[in-house]
This record gives sequence, structure tokens and C-alpha cells, in this order.
Amino acid sequence: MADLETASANCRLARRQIKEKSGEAGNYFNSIHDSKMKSTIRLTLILIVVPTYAFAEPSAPYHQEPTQVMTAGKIVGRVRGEGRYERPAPLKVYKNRDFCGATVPNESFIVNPEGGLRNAVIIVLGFRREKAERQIKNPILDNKNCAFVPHVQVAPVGSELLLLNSDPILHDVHARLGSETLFNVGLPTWRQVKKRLTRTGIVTIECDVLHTWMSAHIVVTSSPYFAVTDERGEFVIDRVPDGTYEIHVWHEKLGNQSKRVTVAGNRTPLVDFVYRLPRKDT
Ligand SMILES: [Cu+2]
Repeated sequence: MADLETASANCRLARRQIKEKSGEAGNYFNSIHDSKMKSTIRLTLILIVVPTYAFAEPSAPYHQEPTQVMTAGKIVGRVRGEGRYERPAPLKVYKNRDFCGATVPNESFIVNPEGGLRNAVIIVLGFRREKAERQIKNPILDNKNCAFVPHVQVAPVGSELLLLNSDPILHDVHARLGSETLFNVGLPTWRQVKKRLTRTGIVTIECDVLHTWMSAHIVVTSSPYFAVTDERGEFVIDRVPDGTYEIHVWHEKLGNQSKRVTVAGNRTPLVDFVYRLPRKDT
């Protein structure tokens, strides 16, 4: 009986904490959280495309109810494309061809034979910025074989990004949030630069030394729970506290989708996102 009372008290405490947390959360994905649009997403799961930089705007909170006792589980899922897939053409190289070659692979849109979509970013919404800052890693953006590596990554806000250049030629890292420049640093092969990622959003990276084919994205998030899909389009997000969450997926060519998922103890939700593939690369 005492255990039950303790569990019940824990549960009430957890509910109160989550309500407080929800009340203090920002306006993440404002456009997506518009109630009408939410209904549309729930009912039809139609792909919603919004400007890419809008992805990581502060989120509107949602009601989150814990289950019996606060434990942690994981979210497992896959992001797939349906329809005819046309592999995008390799990117033409206009400078430093002696080192880079005539083309480099196009990583903006990669689908495997089963439809698995690589480089989609998944974020579990509804957490405060302070929690993400406790999960800080030190992400790396390398310049390698005339491409940014990795092409897509996700980092908690507050992370310190290490910029590297593994090539024997000059590169540059020009980071923008929307149309605003966050930083723009020349990167000779010997130089390493650290840049703190202080704002949430989709950071677009380009190389301003006439390497017009080079691009990358870093999704900077206030959530501590996130993933990027692998070559099979699959992802795993570990140690998610019990609760019901809205999870969001973003792909640089295909835009945004979201779903609600409940994590409860040992039950591992399987989440399937499906994009309708465009007939041609866009
Ligand atoms: Cu470059």
C-alpha cells in the first residue's frame, strides 16, 4: 500500500512538473502548432512544407501526461519515401577540379531500394532549452573531398561546433539562419575554428570560395531527444521519459511532418513517417 501511495504521489508530482514545464515552453514550430493545422496533420498526415528555417522555432507546448511511474523508453522508427525516386544528378564542380574531380555526390536526397530516406532529422518536442543544454555534445563539421561532412546533423542548442578542413585546399564555412549570417569563416587546411550554436533553427551552411556545390544543414534544437535517419531511413531515440510527445521530422527537400507518440516503460513505439516523393528532384 505504501508503495502504491508513493507511486501515486510521484505521479502527481510528475504531472505538476510537466504542467509547469509546458507552461514555460516557448513557441516551437508556431506554424505547425496552429490548431487547425494540427488537426490536418492528425487526420490526414499530409506532408506540410514550411520554410526550412522555421523548423526549429520555439515550440508551442502540448499537454503531456505521464503514465504510472516515470521511467524511460525509446522511440524507434523509419522515414520512407513513396513513389518514383529519381536519384539527383551529381553536383558539378567549377573550381579546384584537379583535387575535387568533375563532380561530387549529391547528398540532398538519398533513398534506398526499400524507400528508406536518409538524412531526415527527428526531434521530440516539448522540452525546455535548459534540458537540451545538459545534453551538449561537440559536433564536428569537416570539409572533406570537397563536401561538408556530415551533410546533415542535429545538435542541442549551446553546442560548440568544431570546424575542420581535411582537404589540401581552401574552404569556407558560411552559416545562415534564414537569411541572417551567423558566422562566415575562411578555413585553410591548417585552421580549426569553434563556433557556439546559440540559437535554435535550421542552420544552412555554404562554402563561399566559389564552391557552389557545397552545402550542409545543422538543426539546432532545444530538445535533448533527437536523431538523424541512417541509410535505411531508420532512427532510434534513447532514454525518452514516459509521456506523450509530438515528434517532428524534417528533410531538406521534403519538408516537415509530425506525429504524436506515447512512450511508456518497456513499450517501444514504432513510428513510421511517409513522404510522397516528387516526380523529379526539386
Ligand atoms: Cu569549399
